[in-house]
Amino acid sequence: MSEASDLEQRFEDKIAADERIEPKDWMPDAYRKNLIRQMSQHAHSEVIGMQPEGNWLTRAPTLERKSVLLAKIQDEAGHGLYLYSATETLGVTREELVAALHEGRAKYASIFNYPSLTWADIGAIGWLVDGAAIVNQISLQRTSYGPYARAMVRICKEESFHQRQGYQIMVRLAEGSEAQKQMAQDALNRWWWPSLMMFGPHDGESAHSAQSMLWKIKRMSNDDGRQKFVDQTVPQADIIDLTVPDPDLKWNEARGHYDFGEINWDEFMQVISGNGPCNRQRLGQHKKAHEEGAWVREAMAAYAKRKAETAHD
Ligand code: BYC
Repeated sequence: MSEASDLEQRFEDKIAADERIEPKDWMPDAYRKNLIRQMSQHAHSEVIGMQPEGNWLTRAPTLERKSVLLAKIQDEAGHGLYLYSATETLGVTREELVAALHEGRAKYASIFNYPSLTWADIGAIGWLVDGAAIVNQISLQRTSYGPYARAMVRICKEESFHQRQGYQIMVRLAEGSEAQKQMAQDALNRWWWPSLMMFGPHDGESAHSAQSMLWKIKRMSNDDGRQKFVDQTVPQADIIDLTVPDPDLKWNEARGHYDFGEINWDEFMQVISGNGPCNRQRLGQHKKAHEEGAWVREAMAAYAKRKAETAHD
């Protein structure tokens, strides 16, 4: 057996045995590329996802709500950092990853291109967006790349708190005045379908799924994740007497799952190709913050250089 096929065989054996691939292990180029694509897009999503929530920090209704929201947004920044660091173990730099985002070569989750119009949207984001993210991310704790899997363990713990804080906001609004309940219903109406889109195209249409499932980068298909999310979220809406905005939503006894309507895929395609309601604003804001933070990066680099020099004195 040639050396190359020997390495490939060892890689395949590890995947088959559910062992983790670690940064210094040999891996096929396409595996590395696919991971860089998915992990960096995941990191970008966490960081861009801070914007719709940050929009409400100065207008949170109480000091307690404000400090909880602030902590959640800081968690998202931390998730971005774990994920960028994990991606860098694949031999790509943070600068390259950020440049790909700024030049439109790398995507981020479609959901963050929708505006957060009312305080109830902060509830809906925690309940639905973090709820959808957890369904996906729990499965990613078993992803085949070690640094990604380990980052997911901590991220999932924090996301579970995020989901609860969002649902709790919705509970309070739904049991409040008629106007508050209406605000909660309106937020559910606007965030429901974009949340279902977070899981990506149908399995048959998904460009990367088949290979990603074989390599165990993905452990759950897009449609299976979406179904799981619907099944767990509909009863939560029922408890607080809010209505999921889908006339086709119906419990299917034979399947043991909810049937639900079709996503507007034209809207999804528009949003992921840069033409959603807030795409330009989100990217513009990220570029501005990145430019304004240049002095911090320069100062850190100068400090690290100086420290290395004095260590040799
Ligand atoms: N949005 O072949 P497919 C959070 C793209 S943030 C945008 O099925 P894949 C939070 C896809 O990238 C958590 N693009 O792709 C933060 C591909 O395009 P490229 C975010 C999407 O990778 C703050 C093309 O469509 N979670 O929790 O097999 C506050 C074909 O798709 C989307 C993650 O990122 C989308 N929704 O499956 C609150 C989880 N869907 O790359 C909360 C990690 C698809 O060829 N990622 N596309 O240009 C994944 O699990 C997978 O990447 C996906 C898509 C399931 C999202």
